Amino acid sequence: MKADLEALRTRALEEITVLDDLQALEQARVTYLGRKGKVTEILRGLGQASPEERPKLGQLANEVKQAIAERLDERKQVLEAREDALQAEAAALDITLPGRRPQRGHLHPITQVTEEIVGIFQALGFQVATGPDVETEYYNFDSLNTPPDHPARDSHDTFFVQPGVVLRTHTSPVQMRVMEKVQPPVAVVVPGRTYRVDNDASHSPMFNQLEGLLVDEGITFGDLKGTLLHFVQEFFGADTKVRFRPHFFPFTEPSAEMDISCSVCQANGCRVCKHSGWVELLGCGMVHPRVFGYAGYDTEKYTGFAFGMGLDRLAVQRHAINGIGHLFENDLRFLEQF
Ligand code: 2U9
Repeated sequence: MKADLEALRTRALEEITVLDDLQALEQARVTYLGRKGKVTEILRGLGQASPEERPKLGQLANEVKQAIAERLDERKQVLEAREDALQAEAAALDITLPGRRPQRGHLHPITQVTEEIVGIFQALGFQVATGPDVETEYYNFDSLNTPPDHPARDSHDTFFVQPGVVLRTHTSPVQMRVMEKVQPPVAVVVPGRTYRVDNDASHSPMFNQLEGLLVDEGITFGDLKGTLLHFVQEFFGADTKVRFRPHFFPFTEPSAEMDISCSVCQANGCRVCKHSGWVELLGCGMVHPRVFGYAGYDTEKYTGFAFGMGLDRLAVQRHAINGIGHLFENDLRFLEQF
């Protein structure tokens, strides 16, 4: 029996030393030290040994058990360390891999155009003003000398939110609100969203405008022409020419539309300018005295000019985009081109 125990110890220690995974190690623990294990199996024969031998055999059995348990623990530590190392290696970063290039966004083409134009006017001393998209009929129409029966006030042209309240059809109400608050001199530009019941390839129900207003003593149509000429030469190039055609707006008198020489064909004639060499860019005029009346300005003392332009059409022209709708679809394949 002593020989059996010693043989078992030798075999177990050898076997455990070469075990290669933690599961097999646990299996070995059960096989040798478990309740139905090999050491227990040998000890079952203890009853046949002589009374003097029994304690010695018992002690030997304990030593064998302890030796096996120690070897199992040693081996477990080795295998666990190896497993940890493998896991650490698998999780490690390969710092030699080339980096992924992050996709860079950019401002929307409308925002780019807006910022550029605003910048040109800021350099001249104009300030930026903004106001609400939802306006009262008073600020959007009445205070701008647009009579109650004016066709623009029809529900076929203007979005009514509720009686007396509309989605602004131009940013002009913002200038009206500015004038109510401050006395001249006033020089503001107002970029913003505007709305009209209109929806086809060249019209969107929501569009972007930029308007300007300058009021002071002695402001003339000459100031208007000089300012707008400076603007288009900064924006479209130094050799850009302008021409003014008489027009009508309720809020300006006299009023005009301003054309610029076609920047696409250098005024030689192309599809964009319909072979005329000129493209319409904006509306403008001298602020109507009645509008000053609503603002509480002294019409004997002050005069002023105002202008307004559609930024979407401008962006479309600048980038030769086919259709205004693309600007609002937010299709990245389109937007990424700018
Ligand atoms: C106040 C007084 C006068 C703003 C003006 C225009 C002419 C104009 C259109 C251009 C194309 C709007 O986007 S568009 O449809 N605008 O032609 N706007 S003068 O006149 C004002 C504004 C505010 C207090």
